[in-house]
Amino acid sequence: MLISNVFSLASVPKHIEHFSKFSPSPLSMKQFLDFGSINACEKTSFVFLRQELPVRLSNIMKEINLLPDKLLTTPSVQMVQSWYIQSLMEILEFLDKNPDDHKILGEFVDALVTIRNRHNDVVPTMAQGIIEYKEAFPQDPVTNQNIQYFLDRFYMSRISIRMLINQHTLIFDGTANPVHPNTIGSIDPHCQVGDVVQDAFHSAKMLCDQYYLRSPDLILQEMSSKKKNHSISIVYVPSHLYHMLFELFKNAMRATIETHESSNNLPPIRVMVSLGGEDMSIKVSDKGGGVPFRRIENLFSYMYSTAPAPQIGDHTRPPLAGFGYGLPISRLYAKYFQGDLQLYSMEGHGTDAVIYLKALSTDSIERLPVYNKTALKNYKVSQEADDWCIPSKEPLDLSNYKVAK
Ligand code: W6P
Repeated sequence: MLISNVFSLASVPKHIEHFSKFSPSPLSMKQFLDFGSINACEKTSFVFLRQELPVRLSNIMKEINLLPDKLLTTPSVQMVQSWYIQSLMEILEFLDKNPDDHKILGEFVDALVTIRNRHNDVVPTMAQGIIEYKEAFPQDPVTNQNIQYFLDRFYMSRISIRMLINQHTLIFDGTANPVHPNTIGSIDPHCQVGDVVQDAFHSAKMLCDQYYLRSPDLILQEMSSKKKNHSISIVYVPSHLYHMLFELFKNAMRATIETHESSNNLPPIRVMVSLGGEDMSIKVSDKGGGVPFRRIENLFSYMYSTAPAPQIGDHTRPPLAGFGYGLPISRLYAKYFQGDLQLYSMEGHGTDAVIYLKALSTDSIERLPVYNKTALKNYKVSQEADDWCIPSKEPLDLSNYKVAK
């Protein structure tokens, strides 16, 4: 085609304007499963995605554009933004294509794989952007809060877009999954929670043994109010659950070992899996000495956990836990299908980490950020004073209060 393409770089802002006016459409687990069931229709999925992917991309691209210039113009954030623009253009190419043409459907799967690969390193690249910004402007009103707000929404959007891409490419690439024949894309309709706990524990244990030459044991207990003596299963994405548990186990093991350095035996990590009518909860308990309450929030902070990468040959940082964005992103995975991840710590004793997930697939619906006026407000950096007093550790000078006699 020699005539200038309607989906060229120059026309991108116009398309972002158009597609960001739509709200993303959250899918339920049931809807995800329906795309992959007997009446699986690749054409339906194609027609849905060529609209929904531009909507989700454009919504978050509007928020990227709201970042303060000092952050937006860092080379790393510019790079990420260029990936989003490129990927949006590649999907728009399919808007005027015939959904009944099998060649087109094949090209769409290929395009999605290319896009997924392009965005593989978004998380470390954004982290680099934060480092570049922190180095250039160490004292800036763009607070931890603003960055937290943006990155939570940005990474949630990314999780959701990758979920859509994974489902379409896994279901319609024409091959059955030989390892997990009963999964539908990345979803296991009978995800055995205890099995995922064991797998994730095993992997964390390997890392732990390698680094510390020892590791705590696991004690796993399952509780189900209804089905007694039945292993607990839910409709879920096993890779998401694994990601969260692996992160929690690394943290629990590190804390356990570092607070029992001089002891010959280590207290085990206890896991309780519990199924109720509404929630399926997993509690991971360690006796690793706990974390002061004041510090808990920092464990989930992108800004505070963004440290420059360790220099080559620098082995001062343990490879187990504590690197980067493990906890905040694990919490996003939990929240993605209406769950949560919370820490309850008692300094001096240990920490309970609880993953809350929905027990019912009808309650497991994507939780998606939407670009609107409310979101816009959150990017305005407030110059106003905080409405809570700053505590002073100085003794109060009572002489000012003495009444003249
Ligand atoms: C700790 C700190 C932490 C974070 C996440 C999970 C478990 C633990 N234990 O001491």
